[in-house]
Amino acid sequence: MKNIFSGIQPSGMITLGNYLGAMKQFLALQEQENCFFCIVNQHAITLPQDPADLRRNTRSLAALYVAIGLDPEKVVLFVQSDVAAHVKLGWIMQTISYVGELERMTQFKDKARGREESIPAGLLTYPPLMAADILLYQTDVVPVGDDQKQHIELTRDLAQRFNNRFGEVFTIPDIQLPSVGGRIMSLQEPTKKMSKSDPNQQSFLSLLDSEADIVKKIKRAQTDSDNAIRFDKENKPGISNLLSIYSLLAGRKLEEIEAEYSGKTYGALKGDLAELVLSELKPIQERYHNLVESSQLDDILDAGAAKANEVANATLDKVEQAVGLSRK
Ligand code: AQP
Repeated sequence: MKNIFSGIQPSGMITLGNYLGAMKQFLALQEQENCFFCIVNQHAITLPQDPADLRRNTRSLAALYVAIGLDPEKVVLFVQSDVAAHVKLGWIMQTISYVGELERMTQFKDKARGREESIPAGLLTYPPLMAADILLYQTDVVPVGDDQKQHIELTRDLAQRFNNRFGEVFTIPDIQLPSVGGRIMSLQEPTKKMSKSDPNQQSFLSLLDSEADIVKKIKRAQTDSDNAIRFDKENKPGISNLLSIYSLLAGRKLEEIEAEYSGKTYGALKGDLAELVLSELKPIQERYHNLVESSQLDDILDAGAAKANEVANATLDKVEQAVGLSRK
């Protein structure tokens, strides 16, 4: 059995990009592997969060993990701040990270842009904390979307660097990207990735959007003016994005969908895509609403935190021994 770890930030409403790029992979893995899925709220505060929103989004993400079909009996679901080992190891991983390599991370560059004098230091040290998240569980595989590739490569480098310096403590994790859907694009600027923290609400589909919003957002999605339904990421990024989402939700090949819609209008494709999105999200939303305010959700997170603490503390002990931080 392999150890699997992945986390999602409660930094907004979970998008269809998060779902297709990351969460759907979790579902397949829970059947065979030893899975840890985390709500990384300490990562979320690397950019300012309203405290009430952060609390609500944390609970909401926990409920969504279960609503999409993750079984708390099979996987460990927990909140990052409930397991103190994450920040403890995060600090140690910072001490072996180089400022230059952290400054090269594209996520840092993207999120720091425009902040100049007030770039939070936590944005820069996000990757060593992420490395800690992963390494605490002796993770073999990290299922994530395409945008996290660079962070996982850095995690591997840091784990290797630590092992070389202090002895073999960490498993070196592999990345697992979805074969299709690793990067779902913004509905409004289809050359940019769909993001939950995008201030333009029209740019993303949230898993909790109403039927009317889903229909409206898809209808208004940016396309082009040549009216040909064809997958061509370079020249037709908007239509290609809609086709990718269609293909993932319908479980059908792109070519099949292109053939079916040849000669049809963009409006027809958008209408059918909205139906597909709704039929995927309706049962998830129903389960979500039954769970989000329940005490059952707290029980799930309490049990998850207990299991996660056990595993994480065992690794942290080894690390502290190796580094010389333990007194005995
Ligand atoms: N557009 C996307 N397509 C495919 N996968 C995606 N992921 C995110 N956006 C897409 C994957 O979702 C997981 C959760 O990521 P995260 O919350 O840790 O942060 P992120 O990657 O920065 O995601 P967002 O939605 O863009 O959040 P914000 O706006 O807060 O930065 C990861 O596995 C990611 O690859």
